[in-house]
Amino acid sequence: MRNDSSLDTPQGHATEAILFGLVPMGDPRTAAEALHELQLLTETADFVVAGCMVQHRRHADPHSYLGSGKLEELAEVVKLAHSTVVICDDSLTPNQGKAIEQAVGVPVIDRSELILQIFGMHARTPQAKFQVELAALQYEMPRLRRKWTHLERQRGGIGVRGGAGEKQIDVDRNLLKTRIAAINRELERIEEHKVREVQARPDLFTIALVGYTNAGKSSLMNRLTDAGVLAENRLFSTLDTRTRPWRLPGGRTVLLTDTVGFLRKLPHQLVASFHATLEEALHADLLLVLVDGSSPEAQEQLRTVDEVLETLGAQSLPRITVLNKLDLVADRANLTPLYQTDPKAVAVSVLTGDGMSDLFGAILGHLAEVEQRVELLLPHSAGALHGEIRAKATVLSEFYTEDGCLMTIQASPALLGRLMAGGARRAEPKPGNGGGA
Ligand SMILES: Nc1nc2c(ncn2[C@@H]2O[C@H](COP(=O)(O)OP(=O)(O)OP(=O)(O)O)[C@@H](O)[C@H]2O)c(=O)[nH]1
Ligand SMILES: [Mg+2]
Repeated sequence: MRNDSSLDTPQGHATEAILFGLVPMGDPRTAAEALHELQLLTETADFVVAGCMVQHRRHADPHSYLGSGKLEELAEVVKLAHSTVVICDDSLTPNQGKAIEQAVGVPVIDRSELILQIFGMHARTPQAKFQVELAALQYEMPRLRRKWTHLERQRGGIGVRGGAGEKQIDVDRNLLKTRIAAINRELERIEEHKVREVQARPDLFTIALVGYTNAGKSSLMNRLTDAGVLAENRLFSTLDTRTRPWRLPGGRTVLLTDTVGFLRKLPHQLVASFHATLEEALHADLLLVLVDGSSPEAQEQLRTVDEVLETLGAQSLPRITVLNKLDLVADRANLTPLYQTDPKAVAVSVLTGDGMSDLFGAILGHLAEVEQRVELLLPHSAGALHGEIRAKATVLSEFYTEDGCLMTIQASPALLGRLMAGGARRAEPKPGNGGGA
């Protein structure tokens, strides 16, 4: 990754960046509209956006990403705006990066580097920090040659073959490999510990919040629990999976897990290293897939989420689609395409609380569908289980008889198994009741 200090401007002024990217032929959006997400990423990385530029073409130029005419235009804009960096909406090959830097005369940052930089800024836990470092090293590996070719040329050498650079590339590559192996060992250790932690968790129903970055996952987590998770209008505020108990209306407790947000064109080095972070979400019993319903890109964002879930093998987990930020939706008719994608989607505003009862209803409805409803007799000798039942299952009715507490509950098969093992019994059907189906 690029050294931060090379992008600093004198007197601590924010670095002004020109953004550029490609859009399909005939795309009617302005450059600023088409590069909106890149703008958010840029601002999240603490740069100031000085301008946006797009070229209409189907494929990137293999040598310089933009065509040569457009590259000259970019150089002009950079000069006029006194920008000190240009930022590309896509990942660039080492050669494309070099060609652009030569043409515009300032450093270029590509989408992968920008995202890696943000992840680096936001990583808090040892696991997140190791994962970011691993992704950054993997990103750097194929770029070593470019770095050293460049140096050799500057020194008037004859290219890298056989030169000092060639040896230095080998030294660097070996150093990177050693560090990558060490990080992988650390990550394995952390992951083993996490698996033990998850296994040791009480068998509570677990709901994972997943979705596009900035959709409002952490805000929902904060609203429902006292997690105090950082939620802000920046991309990738959350990098760590966090799990907290949530008392559902009615008193029963489930676990709620907040996760890292998804993004279009995420650097593949990061997808791989964050697999572990997301994996915890894959053990959930239910996914709440959040999307910013007010975003013009909501449908595309949902598609991205689907793709990521599929690569994680989580496409068949039960899910409820949550269309958030309803307060920003001027006309509910705008949500129609999203309802066409998922007719059972629930619209909410985490900010105002609008629609929350619909969301609770959808979750309770799902629980009623997947859990079993049974009548149990809890003999006095197994009275200790009473508290656990109230916490982990939905109690539909209960009354005390001389034999013990007669309860109608709704619970997961796993919990029911444990209750029976602990002394609870199926209640005898009452005479004349027909026994129920
Ligand atoms: N207007 C409005 N803003 C919201 C709503 N819910 C969340 N936000 C705002 O959206 C921004 C992002 O919220 P977060 O909760 O951090 O989003 P996230 O999905 O956790 O994002 P990452 O952790 O970056 O993936 C914050 O500025 C929130 O205040 C809502 O219902 N309405
Ligand atoms: Mg978050």
